[in-house]
Amino acid sequence: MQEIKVRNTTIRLVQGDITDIEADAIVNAANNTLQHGGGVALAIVKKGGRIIQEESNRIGFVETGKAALTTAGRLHAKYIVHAVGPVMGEGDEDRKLRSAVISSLELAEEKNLKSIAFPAISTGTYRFPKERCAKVMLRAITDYIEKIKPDTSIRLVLLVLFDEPAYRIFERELKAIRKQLRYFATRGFPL
Ligand code: AR6
Repeated sequence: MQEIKVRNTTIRLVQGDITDIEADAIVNAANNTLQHGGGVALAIVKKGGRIIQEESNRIGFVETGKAALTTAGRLHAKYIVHAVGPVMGEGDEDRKLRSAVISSLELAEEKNLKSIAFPAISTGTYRFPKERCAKVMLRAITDYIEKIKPDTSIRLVLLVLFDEPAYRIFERELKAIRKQLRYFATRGFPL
């Protein structure tokens, strides 16, 4: 387990199945129409129950780079945050992935949640490279805590990587961020 602390929030990497994680919110890697047919989405609906798909159907459509909330059925979470990441090749992918992460954090914030767990959004069916995903997601999360919402209620952000290779990729990126944070902590942040 690897983690860093940014202000009052811990960012932690975990290897495993996101449906086993205890967090106030679990983020789903969803599609625009919230039809949870494969990957993380299917695992969430299978374990959480039909209510998640039913509430998703009532929401209908979510733009790429945005997120929407449903309850979590039988899962150990208060909410599922359905985040829609980009499909690799559609263009402007980094910005859309970043925006999906920030929208998810904002929704958790609105509900005053303390913890949220993300999968590696877009890196399965949507074929976004994992290294690039690690960079974009970790940067979005640290920027949110440091700059966008420095008084955030969120105390724990988990990144749940399904397999060891994905975990190692995120670990390398987290180490790079930790180094940068140390550098700026000793020399002051650039204005
Ligand atoms: N826990 C954690 N990570 C998982 C799990 C799990 N249970 N299962 C898969 N992963 P994907 P996408 C990893 O395909 O690329 C769906 O059909 C997986 O190894 O779930 O954003 C939706 O309905 C990969 O690294 O999401 C959409 O149509 C990562 O989670 C579409 O796929 C994301 O893989 C979304 O595609």
